[in-house]
Amino acid sequence: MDAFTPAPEDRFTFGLWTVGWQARDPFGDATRPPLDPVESVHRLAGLGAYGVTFHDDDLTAVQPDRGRAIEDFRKALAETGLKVPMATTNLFTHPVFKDGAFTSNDRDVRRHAIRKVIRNLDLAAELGATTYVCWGGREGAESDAAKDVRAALARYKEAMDLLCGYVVERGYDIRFAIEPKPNEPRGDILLPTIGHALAFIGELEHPERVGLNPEVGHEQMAGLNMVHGVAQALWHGKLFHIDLNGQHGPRYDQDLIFGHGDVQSAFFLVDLLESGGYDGPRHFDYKPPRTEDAADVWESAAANMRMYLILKERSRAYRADPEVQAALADARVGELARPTLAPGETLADLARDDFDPDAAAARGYHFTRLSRLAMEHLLGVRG
Ligand code: GLT
Ligand code: MN
Ligand code: MN
Repeated sequence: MDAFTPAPEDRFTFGLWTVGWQARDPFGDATRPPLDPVESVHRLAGLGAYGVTFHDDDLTAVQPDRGRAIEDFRKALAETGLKVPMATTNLFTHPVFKDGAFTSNDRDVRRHAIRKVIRNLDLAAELGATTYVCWGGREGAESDAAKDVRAALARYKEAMDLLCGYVVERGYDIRFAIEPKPNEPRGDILLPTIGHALAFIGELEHPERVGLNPEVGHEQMAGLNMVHGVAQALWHGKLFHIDLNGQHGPRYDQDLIFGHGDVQSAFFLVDLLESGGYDGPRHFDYKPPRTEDAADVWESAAANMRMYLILKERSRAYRADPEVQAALADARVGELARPTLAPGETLADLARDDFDPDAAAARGYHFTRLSRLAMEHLLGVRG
């Protein structure tokens, strides 16, 4: 036990599919045996996690009888006190979804996909989940000839409207969180970034019931800045959930342990989450590396939570440092929160200004010192 030992109050959660990943990849077979969800629940609780999340199909990993699998899962939750804040649907593994689920060109597949979500929504509500993630991993195409994107978006909207309508009719306390991803497993996936998804949500029948579940690696795969994306989602009131993991820049989806990719971005992400008004679970969607054995899996799960707590402590030290506070003031970071026009001022007042652009252009913003101090806190060489 040290300062970085997690506890349920930290609200760390894991997908059953993360620790349970058998490490099958496009080039090689599984390196680990199937993991019983009951064991995952007990192990995660023992490590100090708050909750567990699942796809409908994750529950039957070792117990093929769905009814019994659900009973076993419920019992493990009751024994450990672990919560289920989020659930989701597997609309990507079965070959029936090879051209997508809500946006498959085959109408029967689209109908099947909606039925599959509805079935698991009932279970999610029973288990107390308040967020339902929709990752449209197969909603996309390899050829621009194959998909009418405007029609696909209309069908995506139709599915989301139906699902929202169902939740409202049943009185479930559930909101949906769309998870963007640019590509993989499809050549191109619809709603590829936080920005695309935000614009889509504005077209829905129940926009207030739909938000985002951004994932670190998915934004970084597209070369985008996760911290900026999450800040924008927060600004729109749409950060309903978050998938934390690690990624080394634009390449395949690595799902590394949180902070084990771009650690600088992870530092600023934790800094933002801790100060930006996000109060949902800190959900890890990573894959224990394929090299690791069954025991190493738990070491890797613990490493995610430990990293978050270390970065949280580093962010606290950064914010508390008087030199940082002075550097923030010098850089006029806080001044951006001040409205550009004073109360009561009009554009006519702006016209009367005696501003000297050359003098303003000559002034530096002093960002280097601030950035250096942030790096030094992150590297642990300051306070
Ligand atoms: C899948 C994907 C993740 C999604 C999950 C939700 S499953 O492993 O890679 O990013 O969050 O369906
Ligand atoms: Mn991923
Ligand atoms: Mn994810």
